[in-house]
Amino acid sequence: MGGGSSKKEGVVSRTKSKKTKEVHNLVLLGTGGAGKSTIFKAIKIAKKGGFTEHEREQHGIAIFRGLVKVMKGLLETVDESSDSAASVKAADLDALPEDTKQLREHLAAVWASDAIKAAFRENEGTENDPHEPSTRFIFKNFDRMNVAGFQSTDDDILQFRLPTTDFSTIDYDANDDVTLRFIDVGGQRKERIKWNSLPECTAVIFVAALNDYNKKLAEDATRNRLHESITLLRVLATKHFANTDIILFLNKRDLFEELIKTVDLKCCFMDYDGGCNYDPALKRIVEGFKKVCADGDLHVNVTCATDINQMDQTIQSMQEVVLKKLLNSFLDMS
Ligand SMILES: Nc1nc2c(ncn2[C@@H]2O[C@H](COP(=O)(O)OP(=O)(O)O)[C@@H](O)[C@H]2O)c(=O)[nH]1
Ligand SMILES: [Mg+2]
Repeated sequence: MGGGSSKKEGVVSRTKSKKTKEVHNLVLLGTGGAGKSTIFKAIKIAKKGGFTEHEREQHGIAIFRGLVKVMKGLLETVDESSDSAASVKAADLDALPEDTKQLREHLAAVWASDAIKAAFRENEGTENDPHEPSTRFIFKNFDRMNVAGFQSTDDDILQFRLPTTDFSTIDYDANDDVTLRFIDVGGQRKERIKWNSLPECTAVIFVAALNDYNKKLAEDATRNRLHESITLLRVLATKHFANTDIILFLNKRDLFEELIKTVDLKCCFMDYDGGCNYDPALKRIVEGFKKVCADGDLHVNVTCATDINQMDQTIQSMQEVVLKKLLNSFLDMS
């Protein structure tokens, strides 16, 4: 794995750029769906002024593909014999038309069907919900988004999920001497193999979703997601990144706040007896993560990645932690 810097020897990862700036890599790791890419996007909004017109348009096209894909799936479960239904069924997801007008009209006609709407609403919000929240989000905004040339807003970009398969980076000048390079990677088990080719990192930002405590993995329906997340952090913190600073983002605070009101954390931790209460449940989850980090030196942030104002503050304080660490390691060396 793309190992860590040697904190014990006082050496941090650094690449001298043309002038005097040092580039420090900060990689976002964690299981799939925890919120890594959403945090990455929040960093882009908070520190790089957001997205270009072209990126917003590309994202709008990705949403269109999402609408077509899900609609095709719904049509497999419902008996709709209209011309519009036939056109949507025949749409080729690998080669959607440049001029989307006609297909969008067919999509709208299919979406107007009560049977399709009923099929989409089935199991909404339950444990067996077949649709991700981001799919629910785009269909809630169907009329606004199913328009040719549609450009996503910041909120659309934060809410709509595109599973990550490649590395993406954002470079941000934290001060006159240091550039922070944030790296986003895929997190599902099959994607983690690529973590082997990560460059040397100054810190790992490990992202876990708080509301995962009653959920199973997409790639293994027998495995509790929070347990998988804690195990993954243990492996990273004791093996591959044993000498690298780890910053923990316990994400999806908003969803956790709701879930804990009705679902006891006991379903995940047998020893937990704090009931359906936010504070003791959060404390027990934090303990679970801290226990697996060898030196107990874990910086913990509780986040809601879709709340850009809150993320702005969290990113700022994370930056301060990293810069302070860099300064300390520089002083250690001199
Ligand atoms: N409500 C809520 N949704 C979130 C939060 N963080 C991420 N999401 C959503 O969770 C989904 C998965 O997030 P993503 O960043 O793609 O996860 P990744 O696989 O770790 O990169 C996306 O639809 C996000 O909009 C959060 O704090 N609150
Ligand atoms: Mg991702």
